[in-house]
Amino acid sequence: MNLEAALEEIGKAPTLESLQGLKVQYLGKNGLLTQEMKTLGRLAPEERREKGRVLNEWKEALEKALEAREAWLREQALQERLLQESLDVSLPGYAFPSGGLHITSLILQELVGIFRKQGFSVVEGPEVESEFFNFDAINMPEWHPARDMQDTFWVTFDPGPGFTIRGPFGESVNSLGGAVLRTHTSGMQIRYMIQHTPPFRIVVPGRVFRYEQTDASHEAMFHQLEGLVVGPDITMADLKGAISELARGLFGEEGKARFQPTYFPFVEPGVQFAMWWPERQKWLELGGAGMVHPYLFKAVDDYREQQGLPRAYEGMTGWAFGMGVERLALLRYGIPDIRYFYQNRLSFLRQFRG
Ligand code: YSA
Repeated sequence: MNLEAALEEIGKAPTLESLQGLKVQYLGKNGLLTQEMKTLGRLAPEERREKGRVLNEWKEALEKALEAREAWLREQALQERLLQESLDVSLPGYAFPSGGLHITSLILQELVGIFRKQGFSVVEGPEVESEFFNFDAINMPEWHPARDMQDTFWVTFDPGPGFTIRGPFGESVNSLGGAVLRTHTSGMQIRYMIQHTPPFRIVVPGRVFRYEQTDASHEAMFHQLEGLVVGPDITMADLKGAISELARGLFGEEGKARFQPTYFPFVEPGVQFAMWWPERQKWLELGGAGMVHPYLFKAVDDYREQQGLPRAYEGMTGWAFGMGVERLALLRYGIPDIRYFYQNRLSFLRQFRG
C-alpha cells in the first residue's frame, strides 16, 4: 500500500460518499491497511515491532486525513446551502389575503352607529320565531295575508327532545302556535317590551325570511333594522325627528325624509317613509313606521301578567319603524340586482369591503 497516494486520494475526495468509500477501502475489515496488519503475525519479533509501529503511524495519518477531508466537505456543503438559501430582503413579499366586511355588515354598522349616537341600545332576537311573536302579538291574526304560504316559511318540527321555541323568560311557547322563520324583526318589539319597562329606545338589526319569488329587488333572505321607542309622552314628532336625523346621518346635511300614510296592523297611524337621495335627486322608499298600536301594549301587559309581572304599558305611547337594509344599499350604491348580495361573487363583494 502506498501511503502518499492514499493520502492524496483522500485529500481530493469530491464528496462525503466517495470519502466513506475510501475509508472502507483502507481501514475497513478487508481494507488495505487491515490486510497489512494481518501479515504482522508472520514476521520475526524485531521486524514485527518495527513494521507494527509504521503501520500504526499510517493508520493515524489516514484517520487524520479522513477526518480533515470530512470536516472540509461538510463546511463546503454548509457554505453552499447558506449561499443558496440567503435572504434577499429586496424581493417582493408574499401578499397575505385579508378579508373584509360584507356590504350588508357595512351598511348595518353604519345604520346602528347613527342610532347609537342618539342613545339607542342594540338588541337581537331569534331567527326561528313563534307564530305568536311574529304575528299574533303584533295584531296580525290568523287571517292576515302575510301568513299565507306565499309569504312565510313555516317551520314544521317534531317538538321532540331538544327543540322548543322559547319566550323571553325561557318558557316554552310551543303552545302559542307554530314556528316560523321570522318574516320581519317586528316580533322583537314584543319580546323586548315583555322583559323591559319603559322608557327605552332600541334598534334591532337582523336577518328575516320570506317565501318570495326572487327578482331584482326581492330576496328570500334579507335584513331589516327595526326601531322602537316607548315612554310616557312619545309623539309622532319624535318619530319624524329620528327618521330625519337618520336621513342626515346617511346623506349629510342635504338629507331629508318624507312620510306618507299607509297601513300596518301594528301601528296607528301608520306611515311609509322615503329619504331624499341627493346624488340622484330622488326619493328612496325605505320602510314602514308609525305610532305603536295600543293592541301591542295590551298583548305585552297580558303576557307580563301571566308571568307574574306588573302591567307596565298603560298610559305609554311609542313609535316604531322597520326598514330593508339591502334595499337601502341597492339604492345608495346604484346596485342593479339584490341577488348579487348573497351569490358570493367576489368581484362584486370586493368593491365594498371596509
Ligand atoms: C312597519 C311599522 C312598524 O311600526 C315597524 C316595522 C314595520 C315594517 C314591517 N315589519 C315590514 O316588514 N314591512 S315590509 O314588509 O314592508 O318590509 C319592510 C322593508 O323590508 C321594505 O320596505 C323593504 O325595504 C324590505 N323588504 C321587504 N321584502 C323584501 C325586502 N327587501 C328585500 N327582499 C324582500 N323580499
